[in-house]
Amino acid sequence: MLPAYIPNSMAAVFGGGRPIDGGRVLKDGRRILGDGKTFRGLFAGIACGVLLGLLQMFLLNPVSELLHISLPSFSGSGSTIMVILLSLAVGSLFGDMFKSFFKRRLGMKRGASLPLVDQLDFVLGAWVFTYLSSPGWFTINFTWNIMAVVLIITPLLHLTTNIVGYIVGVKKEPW
Ligand code: CTP
Ligand code: K
Ligand code: MG
Repeated sequence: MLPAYIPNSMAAVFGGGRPIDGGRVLKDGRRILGDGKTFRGLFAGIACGVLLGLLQMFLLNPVSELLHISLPSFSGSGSTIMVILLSLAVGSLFGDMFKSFFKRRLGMKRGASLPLVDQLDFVLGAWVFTYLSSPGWFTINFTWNIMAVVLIITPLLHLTTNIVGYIVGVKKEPW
């Protein structure tokens, strides 16, 4: 899940500048996505998610040898890994944008809180993209038990990191 988590926090760190919707509004008079979804946040977030995933792949063997534990091994080509990592990272931020689109349609301003949806949008986005691009890998790694654990842990983890983000000043709201 880390390549799906990291894009969100790094979008907040590196985001800013030109909004993805170019400032455009729809017929309802509201922004398509809003100023909280920027190109810089999107691309920096995806890059960080993929880089972290690659780092995890490189550390898999050394860490399992060091700790004398067996971590799940991965038998796939480099391009398979890239497709999986891109799906996790891109899916994460597309889930987040999808959520913003609906928040705007509901008349919610940028940053307005939508409990649980704000905390799980990127998880669902990452899962949908990864399931569609790599169904075999997805079903082996994301069993129902693991998905249940992720759905419970993520909102708690998300709130904790957002409070940190708020304190250090990269987030405007602590949610
Ligand atoms: N961000 C960005 N580009 C993205 C996603 C996030 O620049 N694609 C940055 C923005 O500065 C945003 C911050 O990360 O304010 C926090 O993200 P998020 O909480 O998802 O955005 P909100 O400002 O709350 O906007 P919304 O109401 O649309 O969710
Ligand atoms: K978010
Ligand atoms: Mg928000």
